Amino acid sequence: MADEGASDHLTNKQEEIVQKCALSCTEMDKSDDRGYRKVVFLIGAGASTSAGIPDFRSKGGLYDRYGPDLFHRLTLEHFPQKIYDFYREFAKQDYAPTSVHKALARLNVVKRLRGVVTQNIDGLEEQAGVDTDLVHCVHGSLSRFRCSRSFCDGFLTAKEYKALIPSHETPPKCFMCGQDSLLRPDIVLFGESLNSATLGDALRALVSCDLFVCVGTSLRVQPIASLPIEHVSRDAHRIWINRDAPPDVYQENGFFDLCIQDECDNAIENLFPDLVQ
Ligand code: CNA
Repeated sequence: MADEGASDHLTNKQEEIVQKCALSCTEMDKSDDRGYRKVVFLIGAGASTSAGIPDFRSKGGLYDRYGPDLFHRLTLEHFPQKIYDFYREFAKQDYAPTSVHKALARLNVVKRLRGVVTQNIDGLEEQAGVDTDLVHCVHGSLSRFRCSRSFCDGFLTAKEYKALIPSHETPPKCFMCGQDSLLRPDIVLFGESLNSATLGDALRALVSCDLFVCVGTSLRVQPIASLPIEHVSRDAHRIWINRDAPPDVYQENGFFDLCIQDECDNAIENLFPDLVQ
């Protein structure tokens, strides 16, 4: 592992990675193509902070504002209003995709994107234009609401839900099952299980990539935090982008070939100059 900054400090392998990223900005040429062909990103809240959406752990982030229990299953059970108040705040803004999301959309267009495993719930990957079937929202999404009873299929899109907000002082009830149950954001709260089909799609992407880019996540939330070390293909090149260094276990293991400690947008714009315009 090494920190990027001055290109003259890069190892040969790191030089090769930087060059291959630059060569991955154009449409895949089947005959003589030296770029990456199966790029997978794992992204976290840091990929969206420049859009104005706070992350969890940075100063002024959601933990500072709401406390670490906001996204816990027991909060929904006992203090649901807190989660709906958070959503109401979130939904008031129009957030625009960042350079990270734009690069993903371009990698998709040039047919080099194998998948995006996103812990984010803001929907900015699809808003930027990434194909839905390539985006694996392992923690769910705020773009959808569902009945809190597992046997009920009741759901609303965020657009439909937004139309209901003004008329709801209290959290809305499901209109389908008639059981007085809550319509809740379709996100995975702490203490809940991940959707196994979505996780399966994410793992299939990770095992088959030739470039793995981990952007703007503290890699502290399990089980996602262990996915790279357990599932990313051994042959893949691996890049870390974050203001902070990777967690100890990733440093000890020398997992990342290139660690770029920088703002996410800046790092992506430097690595993939022609993707972000
Ligand atoms: P986190 O634990 O808050 O980590 C964010 C990481 O990104 C930290 O290491 C920061 O230092 C770093 N970071 C923040 N901004 C930047 C930046 N501009 N440039 C470089 N680095 C930056 O969040 P994780 O994503 O690791 O944790 C997973 C949680 C956060 C998931 O369950 C998400 O649902 C949840 N979350 C999502 C959003 C969103 O959807 N935008 C917002 C807040 C929290």
